[in-house]
Amino acid sequence: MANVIVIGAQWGDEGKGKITDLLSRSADVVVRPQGGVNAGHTIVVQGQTFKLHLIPSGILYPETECVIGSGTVIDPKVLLEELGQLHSLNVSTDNLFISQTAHVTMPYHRLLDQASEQRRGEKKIGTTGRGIGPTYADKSERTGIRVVDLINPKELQEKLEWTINYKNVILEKLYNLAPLDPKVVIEEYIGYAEQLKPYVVDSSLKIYEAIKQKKNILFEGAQGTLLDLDHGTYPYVTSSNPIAGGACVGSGIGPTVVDRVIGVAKAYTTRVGEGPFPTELHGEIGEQLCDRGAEFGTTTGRRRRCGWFDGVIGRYAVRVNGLDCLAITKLDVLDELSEIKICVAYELDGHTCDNFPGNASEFARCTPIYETLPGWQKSTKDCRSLEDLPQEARDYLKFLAELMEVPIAIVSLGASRDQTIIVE
Ligand code: 2SA
Ligand code: MG
Repeated sequence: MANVIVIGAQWGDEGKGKITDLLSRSADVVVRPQGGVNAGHTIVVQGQTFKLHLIPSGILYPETECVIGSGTVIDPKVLLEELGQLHSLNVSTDNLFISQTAHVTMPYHRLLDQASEQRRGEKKIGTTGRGIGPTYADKSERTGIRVVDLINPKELQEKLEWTINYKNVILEKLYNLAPLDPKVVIEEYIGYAEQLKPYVVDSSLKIYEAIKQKKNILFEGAQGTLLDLDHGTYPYVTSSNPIAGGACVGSGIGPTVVDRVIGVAKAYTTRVGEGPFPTELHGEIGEQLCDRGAEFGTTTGRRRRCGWFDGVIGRYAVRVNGLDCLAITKLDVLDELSEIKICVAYELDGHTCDNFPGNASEFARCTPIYETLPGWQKSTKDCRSLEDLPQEARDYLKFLAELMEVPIAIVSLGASRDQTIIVE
């Protein structure tokens, strides 16, 4: 399997959890390079449901080492809850490693995330409210608390006292919120640190050693390409880099060790949160996709917006991630439709636009140009090879692959591990 990056090719929730779970079987190390507890995926194994936000799904394989990388932001409280959940289901977490240079989400980050969304009103981003943006903002501003600080009580006390006094000014003066008591927060976080300390490592070194031993490494991206801080639909993005290049930065390894980049895309499109979405469906078909696809956020439970497959952003994802191949998920959600549309280009101010416009206001003015393909109106849930699929479904996949100029390597037809076609 070699060293593989799995990334989301749309706006997140493409089903990366299932694909990484499948690939984790042949991985020795799984690394989560970026994001925080805004991410969420549900895995069902032998009737047990696991909801994971930070811990890579590889944790379910005792031999697989799981690394929460340097580019992540860690909410210790949520991480400990996740660990508790795994322990209560008798899953060992001795194979978990946490980067000493990851940043820590603090109570003021959550408060500021939610307050700033409220302040934006109509112009809100639609964040998960988990403090992600403010944690990354502090990292850039160089006032962040890192895991190394967290596990050193003296360091933590000094840094937090200073930072909380500073954040309290914003909380009180700008948002009219009650100030935080540094003592209380420090005590709480020293408690978390004690529990997390055994997991903390130099993650870049850990990964490098695995590379030298020729181990198979899987880099598990969170969110998706169009939510990338630099290359997504700014400002309606997350505050990290979910694209393939971000996996190198967030893991502390060089790009030459990566052998393959797999993009995961749904057979249609969803988006949760605000921001332009050209192929969004507002009527009955959108509702149908949402219901059949159970399109609700894993972290916040928000209903996801649904629309047709967008080939323009698909091609863009191929470009900015250097995708080698695609995994197409949730094809079965389209089973009942009599016809299916695919966006092949946009119309923008009277012109045809083949490429994703980086300019947000231009993107908001784009309307999709569709090709319509016949549906198959048969269940595909039990198909286990391309040959098992109805001809129309195969034609649909072929159309997607040709549109994006990359092969489709995996097709997923349901949540369970066996509802998968591996294309030879
Ligand atoms: P944030 O909280 O600052 O990262 O939000 C900024 C934007 O990024 C979007 N975002 C996501 N989009 C899809 N899935 C995500 N994870 C959860 C899930 C989301 C949930 O798996 O379903 O439960 O609601 C995720 N995380 C961040 C977010 O919607 C904003 O548009
Ligand atoms: Mg998700």
